[in-house]
Amino acid sequence: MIAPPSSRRLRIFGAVTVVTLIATYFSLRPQWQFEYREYYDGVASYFSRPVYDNTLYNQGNENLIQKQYNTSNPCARFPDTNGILFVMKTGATEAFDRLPTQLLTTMSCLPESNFLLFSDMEQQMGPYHLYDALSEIDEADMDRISDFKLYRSQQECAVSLQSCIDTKAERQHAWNLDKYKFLPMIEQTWRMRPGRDWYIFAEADTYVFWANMVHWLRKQSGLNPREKIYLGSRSFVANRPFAHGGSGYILSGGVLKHLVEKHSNLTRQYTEKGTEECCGDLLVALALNDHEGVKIRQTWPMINGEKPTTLPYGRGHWCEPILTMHHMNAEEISTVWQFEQTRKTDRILMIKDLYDSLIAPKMKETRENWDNTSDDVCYINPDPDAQERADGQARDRQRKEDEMSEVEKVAWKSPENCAKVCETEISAEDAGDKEKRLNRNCFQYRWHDEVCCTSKSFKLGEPKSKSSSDDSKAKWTSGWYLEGIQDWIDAMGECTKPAWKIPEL
Ligand SMILES: *[C@@H]1O[C@H](CO)[C@@H](O)[C@H](O)[C@H]1NC(C)=O
Ligand SMILES: *[C@@H]1O[C@H](CO)[C@@H](O)[C@H](O)[C@H]1NC(C)=O
Ligand SMILES: CC(=O)N[C@H]1CO[C@H](CO)[C@@H](O)[C@@H]1O
Repeated sequence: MIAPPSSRRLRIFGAVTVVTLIATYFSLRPQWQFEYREYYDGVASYFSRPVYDNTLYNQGNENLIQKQYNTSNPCARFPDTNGILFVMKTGATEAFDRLPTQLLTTMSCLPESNFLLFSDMEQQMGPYHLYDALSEIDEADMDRISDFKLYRSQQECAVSLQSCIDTKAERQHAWNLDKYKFLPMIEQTWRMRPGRDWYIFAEADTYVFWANMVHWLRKQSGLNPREKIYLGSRSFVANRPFAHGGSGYILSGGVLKHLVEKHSNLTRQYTEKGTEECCGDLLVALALNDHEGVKIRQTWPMINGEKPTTLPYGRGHWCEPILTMHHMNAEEISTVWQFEQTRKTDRILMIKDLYDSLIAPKMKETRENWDNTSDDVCYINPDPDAQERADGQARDRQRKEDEMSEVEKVAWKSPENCAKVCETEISAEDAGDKEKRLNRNCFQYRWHDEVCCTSKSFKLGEPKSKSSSDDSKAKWTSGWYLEGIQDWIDAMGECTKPAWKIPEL
């Protein structure tokens, strides 16, 4: 029997559809079986990536961060870094411990043409190349200057560096070698990526808050990258100011162009100077000063040498936006990245926001075997023996006997007495005085071996290893006057406007 044409067409259509569906099934099948990872990743990027419970979500920060961490779109809030070059300096002894986390987090959103990695050995890390900052140092200088021994021995290592190098002994050597990398790195950076507006130099334990950084440089700072500009957190060696390297420092294209193009032998000159100076970040300041007459503009506390757990929260560290942090281990970098990714808002991130989301949920009245780094004012048993035992810094920061209140006079006797210093700072009748509340000087204390020290800022600090002695005096106790902290925070109120720092000479 011959079917009418319309029904035949229907059957052909049906058959084609079935074949297409089967073909589609077979072509897509590997995706679901995870057999061809590459293929799967290619396809999956069009869909979304997993959503996890946010491990930072805690009692106390429910209103500030998402309960879940949607990893689909990590670069959604990442700024356009066009015109900015990021230069990360590391060393062969640490690169593989530190860099992978950087590359998985903040740097994963930086286009590859916008960053360079420098080390003291040429290495490859997955798809990323680590350039050898020292490759152009004169052979004769290397032979003559003993600091380069590590450089040579690194290159002679037949296996992985971790197996060749005894980290404890080599840490000092790695540090000694580090200072020679700065100027050659600056020279190579300009030659490899000339003509950018801004060059941000940092280390593998520096965290950069990119959204703030780019917003500030472009929109808020009022700085012109064609001018000669050197920004950072100011430190001093023998009265000579320089931008602390670990906190990160910024050079304008204007100053870098002139420094590198007009002075062809910087590497040579500052390799020699390196033998006499402590550190490479100081050498950068010397080069900029000697050749360009350019001095650092203080950008602290936005460019910052602390990390969330050691930052002294309080006056001057609250409504200020944060651009960088330092001494961040891999885990801490990942944590802060996760925090940036899961904030409920994308307004400018201020120091206060770090406290509210990451630190406040961890604050409690006391912690034993803990050092909160309270050391602004100290009270020590006046007995000469106890004075002798106390460390020099605590001794120097003692309050004078005749300036002490009754509570302060006995603060050294126990952790409980020490805690009273903060509790009694503001008397009941002054409790409503906003000026007094804002000027609170005692937020936390630390007690150990008849030494009580208090702090005019609040910070979390770190565990202090248990002392082996059973003597209760030997224990480190840290405590926070939570009511006082909350009272200060309330008195400060909301930070309605970020307190941008104007970088000054
Ligand atoms: C996660 O984010 C992606 C992209 O922004 C979105 O398409 C997806 O719906 C989100 N998933 C959940 C569960 O919210
Ligand atoms: C660097 O070059 C300048 C001239 O360009 C010269 O005067 C100086 O001696 C050179 N310094 C070194 C260390 O070679
Ligand atoms: C963790 C930490 O920074 N501890 C510091 C606490 O304070 C003493 C001196 O006051 C320092 O020596 C510690 O390094």
